[in-house]
Amino acid sequence: MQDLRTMKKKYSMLAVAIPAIVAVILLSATVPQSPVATESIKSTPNQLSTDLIKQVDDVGGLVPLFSGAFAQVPLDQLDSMKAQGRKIVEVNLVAQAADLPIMGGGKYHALTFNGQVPGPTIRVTQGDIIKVTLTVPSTEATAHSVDLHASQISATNFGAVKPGQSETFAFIAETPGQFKYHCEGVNVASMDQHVFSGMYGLTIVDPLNGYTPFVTQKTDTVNGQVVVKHLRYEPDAKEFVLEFNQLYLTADGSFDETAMFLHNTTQTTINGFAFGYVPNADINKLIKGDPNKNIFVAQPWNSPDLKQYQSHPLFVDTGVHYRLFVENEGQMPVFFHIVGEQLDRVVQGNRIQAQGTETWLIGGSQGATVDVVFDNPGVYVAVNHDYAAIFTGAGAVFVAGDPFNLGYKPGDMPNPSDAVPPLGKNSIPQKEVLHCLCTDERAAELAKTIGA
Ligand SMILES: [Cu+2]
Repeated sequence: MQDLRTMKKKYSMLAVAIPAIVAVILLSATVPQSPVATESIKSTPNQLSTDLIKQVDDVGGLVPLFSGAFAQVPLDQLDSMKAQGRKIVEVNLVAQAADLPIMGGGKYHALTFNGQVPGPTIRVTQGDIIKVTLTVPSTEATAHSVDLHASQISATNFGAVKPGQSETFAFIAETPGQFKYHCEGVNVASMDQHVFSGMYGLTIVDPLNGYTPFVTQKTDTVNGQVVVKHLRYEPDAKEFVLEFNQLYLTADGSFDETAMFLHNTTQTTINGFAFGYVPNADINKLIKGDPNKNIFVAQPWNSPDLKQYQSHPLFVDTGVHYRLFVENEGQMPVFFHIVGEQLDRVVQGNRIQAQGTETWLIGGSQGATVDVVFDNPGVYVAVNHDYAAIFTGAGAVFVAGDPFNLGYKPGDMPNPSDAVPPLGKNSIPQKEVLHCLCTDERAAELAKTIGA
């Protein structure tokens, strides 16, 4: 068995060797069998043998060389790495087809991890080992797979797992930030169908030393002069996850690949729902005294008999640090904007990208961690500021403070459980109410975890 030092040495050798091979391939693409390029690699100490270079030439690509790429943890070394101080986080994903509701009534043929869309949010700390097991029950009609963007390991791990089988791999979460995970279909075939049918989720990797405080600017007047005032917020925050995606559906609720190729979105979703975080009949009654008097223009998931599917706004306190993990799980750009608010800070990979910005562009399979403080009581709507997306479902209502004078104290109102991530390094716990685009069986399991 290799010890960690040997592994590190091996991986650092590969890190040097792989760019060299890329160079050889690039050169040989223009100058076939270039003796100069081959010779220069051969003469470099600690690098690959000419046999291996010939092998690469023969297959015409890099695929066989990535099998031991950086940060992958061989399963037989998990125990020794744990003994050396690594935390191992086990993630069990089960592929499951299910019919789930869509806005406007009816159902669509969803493909899920663990009976829910999106799949469960994985949360670890930078440096933890994530050990993933994907199980595909024998009752499933197709093979599935899982690709975690939090990893930097060989894509061969993301190959198809057939019905009746399960696969496990492990890697070190080296980079802090937030990362999509998704099914890659059957060795990439039908990957689009599987992702747009629901097989995606988020991994949050908290920075090893925690999140950083942030400072916003206000103005004040002192002795008749306008001056800048700095407000500092601690790293501890209340948190939400907002995963944007699209549905492309035929009239009978099947995946419509033609619509996908044309980017002809049927509905735009946040955490699986179009307009899932808007007021509902109960809130109408509280505010208007009448469950049927809508306080928001579209309330498609209105009544209590919808159980886990009933919509629920995001209740927030004023003057409190909120951390939003916004992820674009789809293929349309997300212009993340909060109507009435500014994004106080945007962070990616634990590095600050912007402060005091109105909108942040998040491309497909990209995320942004957004820090925001709601200064005044009121109603604020988080949107994809693409008009086609807004009107097809990309709106989530934040209710800050008690703007309707209902008499509740900040923090009294529960928040939808699927928008609240598992607690991490600097999380402030929140009260939760069950909400998910998930099967009844999954809803029963999730209800236990939030004590509902
Ligand atoms: Cu799949």
